[in-house]
Amino acid sequence: MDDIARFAAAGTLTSGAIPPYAPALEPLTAAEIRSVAAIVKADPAFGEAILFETIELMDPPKSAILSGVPASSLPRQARANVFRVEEQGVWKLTVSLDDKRVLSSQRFPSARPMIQLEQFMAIEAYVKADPRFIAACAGRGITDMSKVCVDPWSAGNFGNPDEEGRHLSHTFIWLRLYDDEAFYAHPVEGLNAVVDIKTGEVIRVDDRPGPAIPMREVNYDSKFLTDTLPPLKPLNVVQPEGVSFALDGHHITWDRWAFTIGFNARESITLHDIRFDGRPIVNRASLVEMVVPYGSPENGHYRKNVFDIGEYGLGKLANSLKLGCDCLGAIQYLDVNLNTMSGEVFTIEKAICIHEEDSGILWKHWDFRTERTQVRRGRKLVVSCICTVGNYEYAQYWYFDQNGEIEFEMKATGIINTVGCEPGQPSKYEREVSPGVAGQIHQHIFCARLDMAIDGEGNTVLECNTQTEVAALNPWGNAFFETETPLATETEACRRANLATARYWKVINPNKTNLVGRPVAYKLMPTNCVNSFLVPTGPSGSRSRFVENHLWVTAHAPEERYPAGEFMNHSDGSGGITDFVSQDRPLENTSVVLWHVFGLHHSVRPEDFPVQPCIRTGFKLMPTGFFDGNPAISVAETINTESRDAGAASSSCCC
Ligand SMILES: [Cu+2]
Repeated sequence: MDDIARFAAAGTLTSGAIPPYAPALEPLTAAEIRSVAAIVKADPAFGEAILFETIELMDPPKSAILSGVPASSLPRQARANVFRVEEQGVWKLTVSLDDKRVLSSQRFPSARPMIQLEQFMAIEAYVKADPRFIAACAGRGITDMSKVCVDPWSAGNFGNPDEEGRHLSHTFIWLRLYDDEAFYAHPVEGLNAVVDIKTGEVIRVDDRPGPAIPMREVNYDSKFLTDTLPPLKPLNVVQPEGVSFALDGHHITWDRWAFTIGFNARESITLHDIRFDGRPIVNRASLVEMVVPYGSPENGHYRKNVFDIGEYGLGKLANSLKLGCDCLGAIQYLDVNLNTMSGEVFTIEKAICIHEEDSGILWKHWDFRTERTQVRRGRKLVVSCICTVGNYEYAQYWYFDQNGEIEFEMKATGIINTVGCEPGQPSKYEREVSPGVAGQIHQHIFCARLDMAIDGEGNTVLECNTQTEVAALNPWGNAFFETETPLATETEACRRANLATARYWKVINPNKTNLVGRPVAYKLMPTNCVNSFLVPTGPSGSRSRFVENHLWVTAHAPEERYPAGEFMNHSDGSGGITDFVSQDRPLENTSVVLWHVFGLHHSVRPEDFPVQPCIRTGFKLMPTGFFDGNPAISVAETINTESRDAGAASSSCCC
């Protein structure tokens, strides 16, 4: 209860007050990453030849953050996952930056690290140099190997005897006809190579009969497009007095919001200690997994069930963003520092974009008797990054609204994974997007990990369902009402969305009530849930068990981070959310983590080719009794004097 009293007091902080412990959440600096690598290499158990999967901040304990322990008294620690070329397995280390030593080491002998950028680039060269592959290309009339494009995909775990004990990539092939030409228009159907990532050995070339390579050119690069429309007139976003947010390192304050922006190679953006007017809402929020199952059993396509976060790492695939193109207006960027495989630092400049957006009307009312109007225009703060995973771009946006809402939006764009088909005869798993070029039905299923802290750690999750009243109490047939059911244990909290009952989930703090005597709360709005079509016992379904529910809730445990498991390449499905919830820990009035599963069901359209317009998914966290009324009532009344009546003969202000 001490914490609750503290948070209640914190609620009176002036807008934008900075919690004093934010520096402990700063991501590792470049110097710290180098220091971790040096500490590990200097340890005789690892040595100079050790390779690094990830080096990242070890978050301070949740209780320390929420209780306001000063940063200076928190140890500065890092996580490092390391591996060797000559043997299988990953070592999971914690490293003290203060004491300059490895604090703990745990070996996972059958684990494979995420595919590293350096490996990703090398796979194509291994395949193109293989005589069996060159012969297979020649059999299809391809003699210029410089035109061949080899995309490395994670290989899954299909129990093939020649693949056991290895760290593999399964590859798909396209042709690029000339420099910068859109090669996904030319799939080489039926040809795949399987590569041992560590040794560079091509262990197999699968050469199945396929249709002729479609040669129609379908470009999207402006250098080839001659039929572009005249541009629309300029629409400038100008903030003549500068932005309204303030950054202190990675800690941001804006309006009444405050939080710290982290970043790592796997999750990309992580948000920490999210508060509104000083009151904690979420301790840590991030996207922790994404799986993209494809629906075709044909040729090598059955293997496509890629975990873009767990198998590749979304963060290290972040783009360096370009002002005026990716981002419009007054933009604050943050660079990110990540590690290379050898423990050096690589920096992605301008990886994180921070800006404000107009968000339309925040609230309005016209009193029809007095004809007096009150209207407030809304603004939101946006933190975003864009990551390219092979053919696809994933653009993620965290929105913070003046009404207390937090929204996550994922825009998927880029290029569909194309396959070859006989023109006019795509299989039932495909839709033809251009003659001889098809896209297969697939899904993008995401999992967000939301480590909640509604006014502190003592939280309970309720499921809310609406139902029609029973006949005896419903004489006019109109009655319906909402029920609230506590999800008392982890097995009770394995839940699916239900449109028929307008289901959502609410996180309450039972120790603190609002003006009307109800526990303060935020609700998770499951606005974009998808149903998985994977057979749960199949080779892909058994590795993707998190997709079976739309909500999982676990008791807070900092080492339970990834819903499909910590080590995803060649995984067997263990170590993920189903294992976490099998502990069946009690969930009431305790520290809870929501795992929300949502996604995109993608039945491919011709309009998705040659490049796909953004398609969107996401979710919302909305205050529901967290405040004693509309928190946006105190937003100042303003009039934008730069707005103009475009239909008027002369320019004039709108109001
Ligand atoms: Cu898609």
